[in-house]
Amino acid sequence: MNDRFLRACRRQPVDRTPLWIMRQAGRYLPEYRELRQRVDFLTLCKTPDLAVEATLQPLRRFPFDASIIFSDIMLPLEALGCRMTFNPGPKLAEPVRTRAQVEAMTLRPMAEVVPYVGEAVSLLRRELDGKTPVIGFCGAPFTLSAYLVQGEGKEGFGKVKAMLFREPATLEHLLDKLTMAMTDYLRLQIAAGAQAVQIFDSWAGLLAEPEFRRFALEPVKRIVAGVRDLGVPVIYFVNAGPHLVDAAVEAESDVLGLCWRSPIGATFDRLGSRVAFQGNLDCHALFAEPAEVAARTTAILDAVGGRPGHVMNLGHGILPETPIASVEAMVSAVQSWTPRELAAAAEERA
Ligand code: 1CP
Repeated sequence: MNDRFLRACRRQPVDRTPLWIMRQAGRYLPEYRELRQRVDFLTLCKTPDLAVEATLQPLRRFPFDASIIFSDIMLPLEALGCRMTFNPGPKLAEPVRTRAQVEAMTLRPMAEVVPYVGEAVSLLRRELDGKTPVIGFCGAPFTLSAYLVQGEGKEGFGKVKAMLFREPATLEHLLDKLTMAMTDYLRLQIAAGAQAVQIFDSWAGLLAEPEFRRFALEPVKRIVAGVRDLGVPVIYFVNAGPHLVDAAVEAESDVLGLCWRSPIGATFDRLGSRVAFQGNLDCHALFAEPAEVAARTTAILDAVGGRPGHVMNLGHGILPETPIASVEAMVSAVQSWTPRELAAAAEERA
């Protein structure tokens, strides 16, 4: 089995830095757009054969070192009675704004609500047959609450921040329910065969450190502790969070996913003995010419310098308009990088 991704998550030595890309299945791939013309997004997520097909599409083009099950962070919220549509982002039928709404949410077991996710994970494991490990995922409670309270994706998410300061106990009550739901959800995916899991805190960066600790980090700590006995690596991705990285280590995840704003070399210097890091090429860098993409990829690998515990990735999800040639340039830069080359290049410069 190709296990360099799992080895890097555990900070073990690897033959080369593993690479996968957040949102690697999706709209930048012509074959995904073709699939989406035939089926709507929810049907795609809820039909195991089709979800596996979408998951495998990027792997047929690129030699990525991990695959991530095709789904969405919002789907398991059906377990709490939330109804939504996608266009393309999630839109809630009824935003959650009051204490009474939070109290009315009762939690159903994930195995009943999203059995198709477990089925897709098992099917994917069989299809891959060890070619790459399978990553399961969930949204972090704070990020999920941002969508639930706002009702849709919106820069700023003013409504959840207002609730945080006006009615902190209501938000904490919602976060508690989401924490239990997501622990159950990750356990379901791991039981079905997921070999690592990622918790996406895409909106944690809206918070200053004290609020991050109370409303984002605390729930994630509980989820990490709640799946620890299952023995798979946990990745905690904190978007827009250079000011939160030092606190985020306390989640006790195996890997911290860095957004593109963090200087990865300096972050390794400071915290590399405590956690592995994933990232963090700016997703907009993929709009440069291929040679520039390769140079920027190499710069990140140089900054890490081959230290164990690095999973190469973007600093946020790949964008729909991204050219395929840029992904190819990133992949070959990762494949051809060696510390020895670095030394030779330095010698040449001298
Ligand atoms: O029209 C379409 O085809 C739907 C577009 C789409 C896709 C391809 C959505 C709606 N979700 C997804 C798949 C998805 N979402 C995956 C699996 C693909 C892969 O990684 O290979 C994953 C891991 C997610 C996770 C997700 N959904 C996040 C966390 C990651 C991140 O980028 O921060 C978030 C914030 C969402 C919400 C969401 N779902 C869809 C969209 C367009 C959005 C963003 C909405 C917004 O702007 O706030």
